[in-house]
Amino acid sequence: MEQRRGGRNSRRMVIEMFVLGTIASLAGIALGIAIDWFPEDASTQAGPIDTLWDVLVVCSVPIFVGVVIVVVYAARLFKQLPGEEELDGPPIHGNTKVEVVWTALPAILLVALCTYAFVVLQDIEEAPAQAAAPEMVVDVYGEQFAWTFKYAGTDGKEVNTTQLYLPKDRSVKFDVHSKDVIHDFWVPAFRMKVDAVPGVTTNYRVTPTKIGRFPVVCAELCGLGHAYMRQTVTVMEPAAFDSWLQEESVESNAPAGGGDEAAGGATGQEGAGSGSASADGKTIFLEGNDNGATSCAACHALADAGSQEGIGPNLDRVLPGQTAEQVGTSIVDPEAKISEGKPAGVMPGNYGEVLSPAELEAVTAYLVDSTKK
Ligand code: HEC
Ligand SMILES: [Cu+2]
Repeated sequence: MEQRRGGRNSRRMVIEMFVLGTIASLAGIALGIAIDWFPEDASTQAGPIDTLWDVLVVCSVPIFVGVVIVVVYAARLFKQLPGEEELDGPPIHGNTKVEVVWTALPAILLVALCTYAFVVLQDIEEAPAQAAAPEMVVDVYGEQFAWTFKYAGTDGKEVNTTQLYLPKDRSVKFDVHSKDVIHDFWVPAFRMKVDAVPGVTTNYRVTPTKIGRFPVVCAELCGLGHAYMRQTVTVMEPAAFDSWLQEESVESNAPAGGGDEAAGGATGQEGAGSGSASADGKTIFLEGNDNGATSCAACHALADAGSQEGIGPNLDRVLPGQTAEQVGTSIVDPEAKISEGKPAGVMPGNYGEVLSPAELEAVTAYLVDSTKK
């Protein structure tokens, strides 16, 4: 029995642990690097972050393997044998050398990794020194359960939209706000994210590097509809972006009731008879109001407003045939009748309070008018 516990065998065992540990670590590292952990990378910030991740994996795997191997071997070697139930183990006096090593090594490793991570963060948060185009600022607003975006349009005009468009290869700084609870603005393909905190403006910057559409999500549990707080960002050629911004600047500042050419949408005949009430309804649909009403376009597709398919029903499909009264009820009390196949508890229930009766009537009339067959 004594022989099992050390002596001649212990040296061999330590070598065995080393060999096993090395093989397992190498395998673990290979696996950790081979696995595609992240979605496509689409910003200049993504590269350094992915490298940081790989370095962390390479450093952590051997530590994990080492701990597991020591635990497994110790359990096998020092397990209690039949007849030993009453015995105390041999007394242990510390080992200063070992203790110094196991305190110093992790401390050095931690400080080194923290320094590296800090430098990477510092680096990617810095404004690009000499950029091809001046940095752009986009205000991001989180609210239950949608994101809206505000741009400085052309000619000092303001553009509010539920669609995030960005030009490729130009640095953009997001100023992130919340209108209600804490959200978290995250574009996984850009790798950056930051909390949207009521009363505080947080920010980060990215430089998109790939043309395409990427998901925008909320990364902070913010209520029942949190999982549906998903939109997309479209990265486009700078020229395409500029003309989009130009169009939006014209459109969002057009006089009530007209000037829809820029939207390129299926507007037209309907608007003529319904006058300014319908125009107000459209603005509310697109932008909500300053009283805390969330933009309907963030969740509902409607051809007339040019909004895209979201978490809510496509209104061109479900509204035809409904009376103004039915539509009005759906807006004020979304839970009264849940649209088929759509989640309950996601559409804000406060439109009865945050929209004035006139606004409510306007948006209802606008919906009925613009979806009339
Ligand atoms: C955060 C997402 C969201 C926002 C913002 C939102 N809705 Fe909805 N809406 C939904 C969802 C989800 C449903 C389906 C579930 C339900 O009926 O409650 C829905 C249902 C509806 C319906 C009923 C459709 C049917 O099947 O008859 C109408 C009408 C409607 N919304 C209009 C609006 C209007 C008008 C606004 C803006 C004033 C608005 N919604 C804002 C998500 C949203
Ligand atoms: Cu949220």
